[in-house]
Amino acid sequence: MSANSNMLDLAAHEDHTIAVLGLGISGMSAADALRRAGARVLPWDDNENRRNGAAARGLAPYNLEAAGFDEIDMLVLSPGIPQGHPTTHPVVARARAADCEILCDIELLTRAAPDARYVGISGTNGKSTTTALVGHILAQLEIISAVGGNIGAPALSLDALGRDGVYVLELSSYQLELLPRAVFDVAVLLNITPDHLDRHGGMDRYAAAKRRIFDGQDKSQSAIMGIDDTYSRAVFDEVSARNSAAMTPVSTRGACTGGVYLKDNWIIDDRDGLAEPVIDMNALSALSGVHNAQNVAAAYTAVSAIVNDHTAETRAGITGAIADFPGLAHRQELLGTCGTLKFVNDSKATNAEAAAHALAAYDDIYWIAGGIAKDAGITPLEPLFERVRHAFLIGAAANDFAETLRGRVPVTVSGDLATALAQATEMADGEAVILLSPACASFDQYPNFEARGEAFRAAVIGIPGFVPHTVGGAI
Ligand code: UMA
Repeated sequence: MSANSNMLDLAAHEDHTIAVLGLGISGMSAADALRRAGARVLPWDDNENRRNGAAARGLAPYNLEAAGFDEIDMLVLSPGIPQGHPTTHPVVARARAADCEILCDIELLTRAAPDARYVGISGTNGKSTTTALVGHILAQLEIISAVGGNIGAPALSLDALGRDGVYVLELSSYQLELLPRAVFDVAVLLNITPDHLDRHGGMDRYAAAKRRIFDGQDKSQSAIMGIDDTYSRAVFDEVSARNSAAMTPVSTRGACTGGVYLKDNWIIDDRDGLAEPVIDMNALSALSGVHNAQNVAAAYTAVSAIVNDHTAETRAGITGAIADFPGLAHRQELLGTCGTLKFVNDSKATNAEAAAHALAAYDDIYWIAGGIAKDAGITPLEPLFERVRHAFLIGAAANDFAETLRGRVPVTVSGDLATALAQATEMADGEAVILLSPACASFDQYPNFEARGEAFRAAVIGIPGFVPHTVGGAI
């Protein structure tokens, strides 16, 4: 039984024997919730520290590599654990051999709260912003809702919302692969560009994982789909052909009939064939850039689908809430200014694709980049180099990035973030932006991108004459 009425009801799992592999954010929360519900939880993690942490919370580790899966009802798998590429985790192989059900915490949430409504949001880039924006709009409209999934709050930590409450879930390709039954009332796929290819074994399989967000939908449910890249366009064509859901295309590249699109920096709503301008992107200081127009168009469409209301009053409520959105930390987050200089924290940009959005959004950039590079490094960013006045390079990728930039952008190999910021601040002048957008993972110097962004924030705040941004938090 749940300990309080706000907790999800997982009583269906009482007395079940449930293996939980991976004791990070999602696994620990699943293990805790299932134990509270009276399940016999068998927790395991390959990392001894994680096992010890679980033991300290009263969850005695159980070596699943030696477990007899015939006696186990279900394996709850953390999304980051490989189940095919580049390898299959041995515990997953054992569970499969015994025909044991394998799923993730998102699936358990949808089973525990079948009467709630679900908005699922995926895509290579922009899904956190879109998820947070949908959650923000629903809160402003006073619709009972909760936001979680890949964005951070694990599914089984969310409150029970009751009938008609709305769960807004950011879904990674890893999580989508682990959903056997979950169906989304509103499913949003923003874009598909190369990411996590090792894990999925190639682009086609990655796109196939993303496409799963539309599985099981019927005509009463909504499929909202970006169509601006080759892979998401192909998914759109495929889902259209199976005629399974009410489809709305979203584009920032041109008018799309029956869809929602960007034209002259306005979001145009053509769902009723009226091509009405509904949102002026110039007025959204927390959501600048074309990529954010895609996020805004998708969030606008998703909310009006879940409230199932195209009236002018509801539309005004939605657009008003979008205008109030403060933005997300570490995603083109405007920290503040010092004279005419702006300081922007885009630490979440862990690959070139994400960094491209920030580089495209400003003209005169003093760019702090580096860390652990992805395969193509910053080569895909070459068309944007002309916007960079000077690059300050940090971390393991610094010398490789300096080589790529040689002859095109002046470079300083700064080594670490504090040095890079000090050097950039010393050099920058005029209406320029000092931008941390690393195009790299952070793990060589920080535990994660959040810690990197917080270190940047702390250092920026210490600059004499710095004035923090107060309205909202991002541009
Ligand atoms: N582990 C093993 N064996 C392995 C691999 C991992 O035991 O072979 C253990 C690790 O020791 C660790 C645990 O598994 O203790 C980590 O599990 P995890 O990687 O699934 O991560 P969680 O901490 O559970 O966080 C996950 C998501 N992480 C991933 O999908 C990698 C978080 O997304 C999400 O916020 C959280 O659940 C709550 O739902 C983060 C992420 O990086 C932000 N996502 C990727 C992305 O956005 O690109 C997909």
